[in-house]
Formats: sequence, C-alpha cells, structure tokens
Amino acid sequence: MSLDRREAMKVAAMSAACGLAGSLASRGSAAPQPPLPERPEVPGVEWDKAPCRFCGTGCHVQVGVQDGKVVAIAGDQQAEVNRGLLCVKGYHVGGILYGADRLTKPMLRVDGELQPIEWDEAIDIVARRIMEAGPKFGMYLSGQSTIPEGYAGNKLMRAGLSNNHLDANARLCMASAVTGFLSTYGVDEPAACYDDLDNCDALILWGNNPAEMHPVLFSRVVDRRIRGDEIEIYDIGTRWTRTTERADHHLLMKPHGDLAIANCVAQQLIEWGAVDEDFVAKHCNFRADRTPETTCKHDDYLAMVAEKGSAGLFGEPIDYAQYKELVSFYTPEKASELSGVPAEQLVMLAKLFANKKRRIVSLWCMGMNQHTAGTAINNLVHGIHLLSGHWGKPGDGPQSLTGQPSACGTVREVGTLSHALPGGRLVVNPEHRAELEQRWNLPEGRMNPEIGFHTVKMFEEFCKPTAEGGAINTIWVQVTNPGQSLPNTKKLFKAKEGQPDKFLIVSEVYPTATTELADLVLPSAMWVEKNGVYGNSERRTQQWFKMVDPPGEARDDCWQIIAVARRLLELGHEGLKDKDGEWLFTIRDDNGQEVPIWEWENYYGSVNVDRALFDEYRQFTFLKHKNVAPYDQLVTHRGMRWPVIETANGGFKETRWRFVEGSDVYVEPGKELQFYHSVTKDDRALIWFRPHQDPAETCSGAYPFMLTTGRVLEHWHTGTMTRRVKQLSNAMPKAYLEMNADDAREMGIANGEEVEVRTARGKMRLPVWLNGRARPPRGTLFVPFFDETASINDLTLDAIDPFSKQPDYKKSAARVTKTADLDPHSSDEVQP
Ligand SMILES: Nc1nc2c(c(=O)[nH]1)N[C@H]1C(S)=C(S)[C@@H](COP(=O)(O)OP(=O)(O)OC[C@H]3O[C@@H](n4cnc5c(=O)[nH]c(N)nc54)[C@H](O)[C@@H]3O)O[C@H]1N2
Ligand SMILES: Nc1nc2c(c(=O)[nH]1)N[C@H]1C(S)=C(S)[C@@H](COP(=O)(O)OP(=O)(O)OC[C@H]3O[C@@H](n4cnc5c(=O)[nH]c(N)nc54)[C@H](O)[C@@H]3O)O[C@H]1N2
Ligand code: SF4
Ligand SMILES: [Mo]
Repeated sequence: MSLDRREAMKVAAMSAACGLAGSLASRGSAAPQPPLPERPEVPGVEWDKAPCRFCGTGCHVQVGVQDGKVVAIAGDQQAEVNRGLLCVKGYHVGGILYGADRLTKPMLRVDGELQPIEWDEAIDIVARRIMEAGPKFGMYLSGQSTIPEGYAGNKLMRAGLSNNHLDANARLCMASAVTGFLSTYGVDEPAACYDDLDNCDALILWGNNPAEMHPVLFSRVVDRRIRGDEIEIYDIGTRWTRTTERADHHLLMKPHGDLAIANCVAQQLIEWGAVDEDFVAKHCNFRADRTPETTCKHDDYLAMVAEKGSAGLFGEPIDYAQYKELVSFYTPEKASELSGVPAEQLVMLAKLFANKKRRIVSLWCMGMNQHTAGTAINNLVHGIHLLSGHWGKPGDGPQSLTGQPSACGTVREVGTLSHALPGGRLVVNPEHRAELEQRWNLPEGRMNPEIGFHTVKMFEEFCKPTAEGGAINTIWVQVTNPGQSLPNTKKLFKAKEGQPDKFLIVSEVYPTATTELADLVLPSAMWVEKNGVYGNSERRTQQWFKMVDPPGEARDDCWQIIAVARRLLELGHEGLKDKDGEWLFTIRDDNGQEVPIWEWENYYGSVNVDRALFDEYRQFTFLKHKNVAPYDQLVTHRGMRWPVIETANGGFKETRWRFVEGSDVYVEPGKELQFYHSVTKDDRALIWFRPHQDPAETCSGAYPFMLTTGRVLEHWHTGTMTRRVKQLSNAMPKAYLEMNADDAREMGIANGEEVEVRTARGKMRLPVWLNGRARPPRGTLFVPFFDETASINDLTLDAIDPFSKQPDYKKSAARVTKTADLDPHSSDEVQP
C-alpha cells in the first residue's frame, strides 16, 4: 500500500509533532515510497526557502506566498538538516506573522500612555538618548537577531560609541557552553555536526528534552530504529519527559548530580585501565582551577581553592597523577550519594565509555548550561569523551545543542557579548582591539578596553536607582523579551517602573511584558518580512530573502540601527566617523555611489544591505578559522557549515568535523587530530578536574520543593509568537505546575486544582498537572515559562555561573500551598 503525497506529508508532520519516529515519506522506509514533489504545486503560490524562525536545529522550510501573504509552509526536502521534516512549530511558523495585534507604529510613552509618533521622531529620540546616556547606554540583542543585525549592533556599539555594554539573551542560554568550549579547546563552538546522529550507537542526553525542544533532530535518531538500526538512548535528567519515553536507560538524578556522574565515569575508566592512553598522551593536557603543590586528596584540594580563590576561566595546569588522585574520590558509591543515581547505573554508563567499539554522542542544552557550575559540567562532559578517546570520529563525540536559531551565528560568531568582539576577538586584549580598529579604519584607541556588563548585571544596574549608583539608564532591546525571560524579574526588570530617569527602548513585533514598561516602542519587521542570515547549532550559516512586506510602518531591526547611526552622525557624534571622516555604515552601489540606506525608501533599493554587511563581517570569521561562506554562496544553498573553504576551481566546500584530518583543512597532514587553537598552544585539548558543587539554593523547611522551569513542544519561549497561533495555543493554552503524584496525594491536592507556589522572590497561583506530559520525581516541581499571564520568572533565582555569568533557572527552592489553606489575612510580603 502506498501513501499518496498528501497522506505522506501528514504522517511526516504528525510524527515530527509528536517527536516520534516516522517520516516514512522523506527518508526511505522498508517499502519504497514515491518521491515527494520538490515543492507543493498550488496555482498562484510562489515558493522560496528560509530557515525556520524557531529553534537552533535550523530546519529549512519552503515558504508559500500569495498576494503578499505567507499562505503555506512545507518542509524543505533539499535541506540536509531536516530532509523535508518539520515539527509542529515549524509547520505553523507562517502564522506568527499574523497575530491580530502586530505593532505597526512607533510609540512613545507620554503621561504613562504609549502614543503613536512618526519614525523620524522615534529615531531622533533614540539617537539623542544615546548621546545623553553615553556610558550609561546598554544594548540588549538576541540569538534570534540575524547576523547582519548583530554585526550592525556590534559595530555601532564598539566602533561608534566605544561602548561594550552590549550583550544578548544567549547569555541566558549558551554562555556556559561557550566558556566550556573556550576552556577546553581554546575556541568556541561545536566541532561535531548532526551527521553524528546518523552514525552513533549510543546517544547520551545530559539533561535536555529533545523530543520537545529539538524534535526534528530527535526523530532523526529515533527514526533509525524503524530501519532496524540499534541505537541506545541514555536519558540523564531531573525529571521523566517525553524523551524518557524513547530512552533505554533513564538516569534520574538530583539537581547538579551531573557533576558527580561525569566524574564517576572518569574514576571508573581510570580504575579499570580503560583510559585511551594513546589518545590522551597525544592530544590532551590536564587542568584544574588551581595547581596543588603535590598530589592531594579531594577535600584538601577544595580547601586550597577555597583559600586561594579561583584562578579564572583557564585555571592552572595539573599533571595526570594529580588528576587521577582528585577524581578517585568519585567512586560509584560516592557519586551515587551525590547524584541520587544508583551505583549500577553509573557503572553501566562508565562501561559504555570504556567500550572503544561503540560510537557515542553526548548531547546537552539547558540542563547543563543553566547551572551555577555550568562551565564545570561542560568541561567534564568534554573531558570524559577525551579521556576515553570517544572524540572526532563520525558518530563519536560531544555535541552541544544550541537553543535559538542564531545563538551560534549572531551571538557567538559575531561576538555580541559584553566581553567579545567579532571574529572571536576579546575586548580585554589590546592586540585584538588594535586589529579591529585597523579593520574598521578607526582612530587608534577608539575601542573601549573595559568589558561591558553581562545581561544580569546590565539589568541590575538599570533597575538600581541612579541615586544609588545605577550605572545604566538607557537600554535598547531588540528581538528578545527580558520582561518575561530574565530570572527574578521583579528585581531585574519590574523594579524599573516609577524611575523617570530610566529609559527603555524596545524593538518588537507584538505587545509583550517588555513593551509594558517601554518608554519607546519600535515596530519591527519579522522573519520573512526582511532579509536575514542565521547560524545554527552545527556551524551552518543559512540565508533567506524578504518575501512579504511587514505590516503598517513596521521596519527592519537592522534598518533601525543604521538609521540611528546616521542620526548620531547628523547630531555630530564623532564616533560615527572612521579615521578618514567617513560614516561607519557607508555602503556604495556598483557605481561607487553612496546609497542612503538610512532612508527607509532606499533600504531595499539598489543594494542588498544584508549582503554588504554579511560580506564585510565575513572577513572577521577568517581570524579563528570560522570562515563563513560568501553571501552569494549561501543564497544557493540550504546553509553551509563553516569553515567553508574555497577550492582550487573556485567552488566552496563546507566542513563537517572540526580539528579532524580529512575533514578540516586546517589540520596539518599526518596529525589525525589537531586542536589548533589550544589553550596551551600545543594543539592539545584540556581535560579538567571539576568537583561536585551543590546548587545555589537548596530545599529547606520553609521551601521543601525544588522548582525547575523550562519549555514545552508547542511554545516558543515567552509565547509571544506561538500563543498567537490558534492551533498551538489550543494545544497548550496555559501554564501549569507539574507535581509528583505521590507528593500531591499526601498534600491532598487533586489534578487540576489551583495551588499557590511560592519562592523567596515571589508567588503565583497555578493549576496542578499530575501524570501529565512529564513527571517530576518526589520533592520537585516544574513550570513552563511561556505564559505571560503566569510568568514564572517572578519566582526564579538569579544566581549565575562565576565564569559564564549564565543564570540557573532550573533550581529555586519553593513551597506549595493549597488555596484553601492560605491564610486570607497573611501579608503578601514574601519572606526569605
Ligand atoms: N518547543 C520549544 N523548543 C525549543 C525552545 C522553546 O522555547 N520551545 N527553545 C529553544 C531554546 S532557546 C533552548 S535553550 C532549548 C532548551 O532545550 P532543553 O534544554 O532541552 O529544555 P529545557 O526545558 O530548558 O530543560 C529541561 C531539562 O533540564 C534538565 N535539568 C534540570 N536540572 C538539571 C541539572 O542540574 N543538570 C542537568 N544536567 N540537567 C538538568 C531536566 O532534566 C530537563 O530535561 O530549546 C530550544 N527549543
Ligand atoms: N524560567 C526560565 N526562563 C528562561 C529560560 C528557562 O529555561 N526558564 N530559558 C532562557 C533561555 S535559554 C532563553 S534563550 C531565553 C529566551 O528569552 P527571550 O528571547 O526573551 O524570549 P522570546 O520569546 O524568544 O523573545 C523574543 C521576542 O522577540 C520578538 N520578535 C520576534 N521576531 C522579532 C523580530 O524580527 N524583531 C524584533 N524586534 N522582535 C521580534 C518576539 O515577539 C519576542 O517577544 O529565555 C531564558 N529564560
Ligand atoms: S525542530 Fe526547530 S527548527 Fe525544526 S521545525 Fe521545529 S522549531 Fe523549527
Ligand atoms: Mo535558549
């Protein structure tokens, strides 16, 4: 029986939506299927390619446009990432453009109300406010900003305003992965790629839920079972999720149990003599936060570091003997006590690493990054792959997953973080600054040598009254919704209210928790209403063209930055000129004529601004062997994975595995593997000793539960886009409190009952969901953060990792009270 095309597409859609296996049509099952058409043929509908607007998987869609509107979405069969498949969000991505309340006019707050104003006035206000604020101005961008937007913002801030208070929401997301890569390999970003998922024998998930968060990637693995491949899935995590349903082994751990688990794998490999000694001797050095004088016991080491303090992100060298002595502490019994995972399961995991014949991929995302020891656990997972030699072969290696569609592209590569510069350059390095000044043709000394504020700090300073030293008074936010997504929002966002000297500028597409407190709202064009380039989780840069007009007066974020940069020049800001007096954003047409791109009428005129900015940015990517492809190449591809190398015949070739001979051209012949950016400058990666650490907040009598937060399949983050798509909001309408059924029974709480959940920072009422989609173990709670009407970040803790400055949204001590048991006379004050 053969499926007709429509049926086949439906099956693919359904299976992806459920995060299940499937995709019979597009990937070849036992029975041959008729090929799907390249694009659905619908009269009057024009199709073009674009990456999906949502997650870091980076699927490609075909976008169908009719009469100036997106009317259809199809999975793109030419795309290597998804091979025609999408998840439920992807199939509905077109709908996000058409919420009834799109922002269409700039608005200024006058007497407490947002009033419509003209664009000229809006741009003028931003420019004047920036001039006035000087070093008190901060810019907050996003892993959903396009690469040209991020590059323009970066150039405006560093080159134009000599200001490093530029950070992006990827700080909340990928910062610990970044510091993990930097301190292990000396350079950021995954070396592996999705092809590994087709080749591995075992997949380890270190606290992430890809069945809901990276569904197309997860089905790429699970699908293999339909074809008879044996693939073993190990799910390590703090709750039972939809991913667990597909797993062979579930290692249910206490929060932060991951540190002990990874250390125990190392301890067992050493005890069994199963370390890949040859690999380690050739390719690795050992590190710890501090060098002990001799070999020393675990607890003596901790005492020594406590006394001396941390040596910083790159730590200090230790030798192999010292490393062995330190990890010997993490016996299966000890690690079991610390992690809550039975010792037999720890031994089982270690046996997997001890087996050289199996190919193992480790994947992780927010469980490991939103962690006050996030850098440490990233180091440890890289470390056990290095120690066991499971590194650098197809299907065998660690692969950090990115959350946002361009956290890699726009934030990590472009360098829109407060300590970073384009091209992997660093603010604190004088040579790097000089190099940037030369490339941007700036006068010497233009670049500010001081690191700017990271996200949490930036908003802390913004919310702190100026009289009390608040060092930021103006923030421009683009493509992110900090009013709902920052931790501890009462402290880090809402405290801005009632401070007349603080000014919040928000470029948005819908009214949000952030525009709620905005002083100036700039309506933006989104996704295929503008040109764009994104970079996904496997180093793949993906380009798309504008396909439809934005509604009303909404305009591109990138244009907004350029228009402000022009207005600053007109107002006499010297920083906007290079050392020859030319405006920093000058773009010329083929005849050498300057194009007035700051005028909206000319923005999509004789030049493609995205192309000009991207190709300018591209030169920086050569500095750390991250060569992105030229824009025109990207136009004809479904993304290309960097480094993209120009071949002798003028073609371009992408790279699948970095640092691996035969794949990465920068590896010298005969080396097999070469970590050519190594911290120790000897082509070796670092295997770190990192001890177990308790979470920043632990349960107590007053707050006996551990509250964790995260996401669900149907919604994107703060829900601003997906809650406006009826199909998605019907499927998952409201936030809920997930509780363990036994805990609920003991407390007399019924399924669906409304309860109060409270932390030291705030409280809210939520309906309880028992035995629902996911199940937390006893003593733990889960609340998703998509629902603006029940914003859980009023309750979350704002503790951060000391190196990455990424907050830990996964561990807040909480209590639950039945609504009937609440004392109606008790104060609303939340007591710590
Ligand atoms: N549907 C959907 N998909 C998305 C997104 C979305 O909003 N919606 N957002 C995207 C983005 S930006 C991101 S960052 C990703 C996030 O993707 P994930 O990281 O997969 O999702 P989360 O729900 O944030 O995290 C849930 C996991 O945290 C783990 N966890 C909790 N505490 C700990 C701990 O102490 N250690 C470890 N190791 N694990 C722990 C739990 O086991 C749980 O599985 O999803 C991306 N994909
Ligand atoms: N409790 C809790 N909080 C978390 C997390 C968690 O796990 N738990 N995870 C954190 C993580 S990993 C992340 S990545 C962040 C995400 O946090 P945010 O980035 O704040 O969340 P989004 O909902 O993606 O916000 C994107 C905003 O951009 C708007 N937008 C869409 N397209 C455009 C455009 O083209 N231009 C402009 N100007 N605006 C546009 C959308 O309407 C939306 O309001 O949340 C963090 N917060
Ligand atoms: S998996 Fe991610 S990129 Fe792919 S369709 Fe779903 S949301 Fe879009
Ligand atoms: Mo994220």
